[in-house]
Amino acid sequence: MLPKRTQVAIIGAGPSGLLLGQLLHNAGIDNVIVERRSGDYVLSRIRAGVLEQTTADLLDEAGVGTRMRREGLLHDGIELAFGGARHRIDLCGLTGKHVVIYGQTEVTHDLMDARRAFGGITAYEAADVQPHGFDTATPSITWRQEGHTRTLACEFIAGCDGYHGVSRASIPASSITSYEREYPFGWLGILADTPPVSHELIYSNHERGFALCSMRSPTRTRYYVQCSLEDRVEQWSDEAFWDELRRRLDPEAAESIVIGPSIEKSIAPLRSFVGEPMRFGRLLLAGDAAHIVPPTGAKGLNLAASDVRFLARALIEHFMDRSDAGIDGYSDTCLRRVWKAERFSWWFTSLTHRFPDTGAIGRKLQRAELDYLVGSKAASTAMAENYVGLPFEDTTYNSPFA
Ligand code: RFL
Ligand code: PHB
Repeated sequence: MLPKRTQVAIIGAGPSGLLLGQLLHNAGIDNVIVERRSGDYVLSRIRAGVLEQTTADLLDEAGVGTRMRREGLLHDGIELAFGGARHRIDLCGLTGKHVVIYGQTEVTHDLMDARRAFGGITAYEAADVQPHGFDTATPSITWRQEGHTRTLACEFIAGCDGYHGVSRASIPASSITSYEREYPFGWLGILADTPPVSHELIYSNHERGFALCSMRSPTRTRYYVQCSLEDRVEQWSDEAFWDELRRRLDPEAAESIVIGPSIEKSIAPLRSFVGEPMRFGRLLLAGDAAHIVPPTGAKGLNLAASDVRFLARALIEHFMDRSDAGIDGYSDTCLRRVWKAERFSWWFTSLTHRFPDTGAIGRKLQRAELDYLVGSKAASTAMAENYVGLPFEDTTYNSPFA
């Protein structure tokens, strides 16, 4: 039964909304999630695959990490391919940290199971969701479901409804500043039940464009090639995809890659976006609702988790300690970390993709930077620190200038 009021109304049942709901529930704070799509649809979206150590720790803290710890793959390094050879970045040797390979679909699955187990309410297939009165002390949300209009009064609204959601769109344009770059290409990705070509991820910079070899498990692979924004998925047969991928890898990987039928194929545009601030009275944005990164650094899901970590703590402080310090500082705290991930994702995208407008000099400069990156411990360490995820207390990390 849908209650008439709750403490926190959460819009969106992606990883941000579900994780927030779980952390709040664990702290004894009521919440209801309202989601536009069906649960099956949410689970059918194939997206991220790399969890930073801090994201994995947060899933443990939320009590949903058991399967991730059992089935997730620990990766200690990544490989950069260019000039016909592969060069390893020793993430663990350089930072003492690793990443966990565990798909967003599985994270979402685990969060949905946990929510079901505690009897948490999620209203799926909610049409025309609208936040109201978030600049007052009595906010609410409304939506349509099964021919009825539903109203839910709340104390806070968490906008976890992604880039195209209603939360950010409800804020008057004069109150939000947007920073945006669209990249002149997309990623064509496929999922296949084949063993990975290498036991670590390969990011490849090639004349023909970027390619990425990733995985979901020892028997399931996720591969991407940079494509034109005009390309349509239907134009890409599996055979054409595998041929193109092989051309963009080093000879050893191209030779040994195992191919098979795709079980999913999609094209995603690449974008950098930040909307500032992330709080508007009693409406707080988290995850893709507030910012987007191009996927090259695998930061999207991890940034969503870090927003949720700050937001859950701020709301717990409000309800339990009667302090609004966390709510007041929420936007600035998140944005400091968000901009660092935006910078890294933009940099890694710029280094590895073929840009239509930078010409021969652009390619020479990329090659020089890649050579420097793999040849310099300082440069490799900077890359590794960002890839595994910057520490949360990021103003104090062993800076020689501190
Ligand atoms: P999500 O996952 O977009 O979830 C938002 C949820 O809100 C719902 N929604 C609404 N509900 C009610 N009313 C409305 N008006 C609503 N509008 C939307 C949506 O149906 C959805 O269920 O955002 P969240 O939770 O913040 O999570 C963020 C991550 O999903 C995202 O950062 C990553 O998946 C980004 N991303 C990737 N990140 C990586 O780290 N590696 C990747 O390989 C990677 N691939 C991707 C991606 C994002 C993609 N999108 C969004 C186009 C591939 C794609 C295609
Ligand atoms: C993925 O497995 O989907 C993936 C991995 C690493 C990235 C982006 C996507 O940088």
